[in-house]
Amino acid sequence: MEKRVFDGSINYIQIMDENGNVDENLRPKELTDGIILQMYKYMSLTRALDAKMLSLQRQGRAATYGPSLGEEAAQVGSAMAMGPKDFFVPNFRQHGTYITRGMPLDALILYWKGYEEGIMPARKINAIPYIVPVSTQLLHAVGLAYSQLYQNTGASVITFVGDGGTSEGNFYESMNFAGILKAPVAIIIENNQWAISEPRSRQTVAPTLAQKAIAAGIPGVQVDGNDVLAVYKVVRDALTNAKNGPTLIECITYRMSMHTTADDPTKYRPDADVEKWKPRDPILRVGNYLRKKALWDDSKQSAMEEEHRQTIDAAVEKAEQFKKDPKSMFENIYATMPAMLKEEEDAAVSAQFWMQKNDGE
Ligand SMILES: Cc1ncc(C[n+]2csc(CCOP(=O)(O)OP(=O)(O)O)c2C)c(N)n1
Ligand SMILES: [Mg+2]
Repeated sequence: MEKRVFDGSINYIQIMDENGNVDENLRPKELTDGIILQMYKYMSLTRALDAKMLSLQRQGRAATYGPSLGEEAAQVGSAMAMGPKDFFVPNFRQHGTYITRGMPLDALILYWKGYEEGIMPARKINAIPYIVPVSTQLLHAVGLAYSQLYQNTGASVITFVGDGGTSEGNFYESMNFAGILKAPVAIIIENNQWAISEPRSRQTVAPTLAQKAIAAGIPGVQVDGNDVLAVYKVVRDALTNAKNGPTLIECITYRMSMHTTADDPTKYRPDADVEKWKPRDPILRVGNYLRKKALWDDSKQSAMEEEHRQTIDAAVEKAEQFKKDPKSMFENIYATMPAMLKEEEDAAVSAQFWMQKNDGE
């Protein structure tokens, strides 16, 4: 005897196409033009900060940075779908999510200058700090989601992982546990087609990453990750359904810039590849939509850009005023400091003393 015991399939959702045309049947009712305008502004602010961070890093005024250029819809759409009590657990690239949830810009800048103090306000917006080890954040997210269920808070969690991160054991383990525990979590794959220099085709021969949900027995969906409306809808649906357990969401997007400021993508990917994605830009299409509806024009665009420039400049100025006592780098390492380290601490402190004394000379 032979019979089919399982069938699986994955849906792909797009609501707004590259030209800004909207499929009104799929558009969530609460996504009014006013909210779409707000999404446009958040995505534009994220992009403006991205450009500033690159420039600061090139001038030696920021330590490092992983740009989110081209991935703004996946981040802003997800953040807009969250409820006020919900949490988010990022990897290292979710600047747009932080910004939309209300993280102060000067704090984000301070963090990328290398100061841990910059990430402290994350707590106030129900977020945890950027997580750099690939895919470890998923375990944290599932644990956090399970704790919400356990404490009956009604809050859910969204978390992000890259296409490369889906090849890690942690990815499968988190999905599996989330399914078993019915943890209220949306696991969002920000599939930007690259894991540093490794293309998406080197992660798996499976045609979608969303179908990995099938093996864990949880719902999986693929979405145009450059369509902020569609991202909003799938994340909103996942959170509405979160009391029944997790959802895996694959956002199809593209990393338009470098992996981080330490990377040079021209060494391993053809420019033609990047060109192909330019017309699919997530901000461009919302701009097209708003212009067609006469809600946007060149003068509104210039006014917004000027406002964002001023906001960002003020945030940079505030971040650059931050002073840290060099002694702090010696704290929280040893209960009893070894003599050699104590010598280094003394040297650092006296160097600072002399630097302050000679300030301006
Ligand atoms: C456990 C672990 N292995 C390797 C790295 C080095 N590393 C940092 S980012 C990255 C690629 C991640 O690619 P992806 O998951 O697609 O995310 P993206 O950078 O594209 O957003 C790697 C290998 C790391 N940070 N952690
Ligand atoms: Mg990637």
